[in-house]
Amino acid sequence: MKRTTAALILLGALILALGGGGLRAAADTGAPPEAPGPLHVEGAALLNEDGEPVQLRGVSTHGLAWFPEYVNEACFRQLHDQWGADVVRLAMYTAEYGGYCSGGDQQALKELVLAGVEYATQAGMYVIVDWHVLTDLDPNVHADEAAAFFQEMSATLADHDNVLYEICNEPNGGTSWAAVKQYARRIIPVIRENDPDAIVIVGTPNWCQYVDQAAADPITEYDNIMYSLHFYADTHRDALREAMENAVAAGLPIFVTEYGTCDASGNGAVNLDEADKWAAAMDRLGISYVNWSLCNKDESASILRPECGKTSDFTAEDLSPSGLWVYETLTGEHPPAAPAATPVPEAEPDQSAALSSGGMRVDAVLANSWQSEGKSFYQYTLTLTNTTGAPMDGWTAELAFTADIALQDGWNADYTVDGGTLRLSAKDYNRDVPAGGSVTDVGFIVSGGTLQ
Ligand code: IDC
Repeated sequence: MKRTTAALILLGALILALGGGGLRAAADTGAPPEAPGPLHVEGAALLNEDGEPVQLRGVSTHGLAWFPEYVNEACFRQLHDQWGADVVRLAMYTAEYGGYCSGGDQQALKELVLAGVEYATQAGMYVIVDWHVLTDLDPNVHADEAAAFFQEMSATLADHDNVLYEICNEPNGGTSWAAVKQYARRIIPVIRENDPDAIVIVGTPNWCQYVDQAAADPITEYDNIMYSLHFYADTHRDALREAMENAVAAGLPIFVTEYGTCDASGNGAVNLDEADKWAAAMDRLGISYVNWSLCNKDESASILRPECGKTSDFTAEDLSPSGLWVYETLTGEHPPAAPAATPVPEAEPDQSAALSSGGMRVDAVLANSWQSEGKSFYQYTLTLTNTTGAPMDGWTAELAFTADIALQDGWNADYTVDGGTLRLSAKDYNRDVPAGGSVTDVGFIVSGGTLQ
């Protein structure tokens, strides 16, 4: 039984990988986005109408009261069409400053949630309505307001197959699983009365980490219930990943409605190696995941750099290190740079070069070039091929430029610059290259010179 589920999830992952997701394909052809159909839960798996496994990946807003401006049509369309996001989460704090139960403008917040649902729907995305419990610790504290809120939302949105209800973000402060269940048993029937089938996601104790407690004692009275697990990659590592694996093995349907690439404060070091391990584990298990957060607040978790004032049409320059990782993880590609203000005459965008470096053949393509603030920028994409006839467990390459360069950005390798020379070395995850094998998706942006 367990094996069948795992096989289905794997098959689903393959279909998603090969098809790129039906929703995305529709957007590419200019056709209106396909409406995301109803979902349901079977065992640990999230399935579509045809009974196929579905993995949703996307981003969360920051607190709606603080960053309402990212809830707009162009932004959500870009997230879907260009970033490949299948889901957006609308995070509405309950107890923080301006929160729904702490003096916030309830009418304005509800309107923003409904607007967000409409933008997501128009863009062809699923959308999570998140009752963002945090400093209120125990969701029972504001259960009356929650019941009224979800009553109204589920009545208004009953005909939207793409809405998922997250009834409590992160119970904490010692709130027990029994207390969360008591709250869930109060809220779920309110939603069920209007929408008998919608997916409802229930938070787990200790900031959504005690999934083992939910696995040991799940909610059995209702269908289509999922449980949230949250991680912050620099804080939560092997132990929480293991808890996730064990809970899934025990049959618990998990949805990672929030994760950060940094530490649990939302700030501190961005740990992309750990984030990669999390993504690999969630992809393997078919678990859906949503990044915190879509805003330009000056903290590591933010997708946008603090100086980015845009609310849509984001380009590579607008993204923080975490935002770049999110984009690259969702699409498998580096984000496009801003369109060149002035064409750079000496380098055509399709210039390519085949170089050799320490047993690696390096095929370099100038993917883009542009000028900004009087400087010329060049974005290269590389494919490195092992020509030694033997497997490599680590590699380096050295590239010479026409002039001294400055490195703006680089991905899927470690980079050092020495005058007009750029040295690359392997990342842990792409150091093993079989004889004749290639490493792809390596790239960088430099200013100052082009490849010789
Ligand atoms: C953080 C925000 C930060 C804000 C704070 C409010 O990143 O800007 O000031 O909340 O208290 C969570 C929470 C999420 C947190 C995030 C980072 O769900 O609300 O956002 N985090 O601390 N759980 C673990 C980490």
